Amino acid sequence: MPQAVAITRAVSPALGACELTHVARVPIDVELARAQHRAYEQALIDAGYRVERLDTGPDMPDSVFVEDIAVVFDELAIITRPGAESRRRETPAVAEALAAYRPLHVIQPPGTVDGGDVLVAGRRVFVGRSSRTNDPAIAQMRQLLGPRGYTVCDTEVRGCLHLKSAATALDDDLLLVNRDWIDRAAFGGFTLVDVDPEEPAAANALRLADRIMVSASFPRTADCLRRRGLQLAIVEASEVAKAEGAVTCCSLIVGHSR
Ligand code: CIR
Repeated sequence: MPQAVAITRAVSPALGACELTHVARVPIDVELARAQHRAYEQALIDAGYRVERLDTGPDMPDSVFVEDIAVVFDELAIITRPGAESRRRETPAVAEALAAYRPLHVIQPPGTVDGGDVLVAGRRVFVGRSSRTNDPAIAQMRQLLGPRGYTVCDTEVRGCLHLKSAATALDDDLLLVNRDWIDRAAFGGFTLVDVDPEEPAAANALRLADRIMVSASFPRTADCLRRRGLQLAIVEASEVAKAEGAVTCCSLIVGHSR
């Protein structure tokens, strides 16, 4: 089997000018962000992935959050139309990279969707309706994915930027969630693992082939996952958190079913 790939994108020198919705702007240490990003990439390599890092520039402050630009399935990749206009120039390079691995389908106006709003658990796809993601995009995704055997459910996002700020898959039927930010009724049939009450932002964990990557900022939630027998990769992510990002946002995993 070919090695799984993780597509990442360099930290822009303009990261400090990122989009912000729910968090207050504070200074970001770009050099520290780069060091943390290198360690993140090393954690992906340690987990067996080949890292393919795309270039960036000063005109793309948020480009490190490559997850928002595409959603990768076994059969195809969807190139998003990001909800923030400033992020639309991030799409060409990501599309070019993904074209080597998957047939591409591109979300068309008036649809807008950020990959951070798309939670995939086996054949179930949840799309969060948010300040970035709208109904026309959800309809396009349903049209693309329905015939390929996926069920697309839309759900509300509240209190946070993206659906995956509130819920991520630990397994095909196990979700890590902040219940205050999800519509619980949408996730019937899943076992829900709650973040620690003192760590509301901890629900963003990255599911890799044999381990779960979590931010070092959430030790209590990490302990809870360990107690469930999950193998963890812990990474520092303080600087991307200041840009309203987390661990799933910084890669596109190509090559195994999530
Ligand atoms: C933005 O607002 O678009 C970026 N500052 C943060 C994006 C984080 N991406 C993600 O959660 N998938």
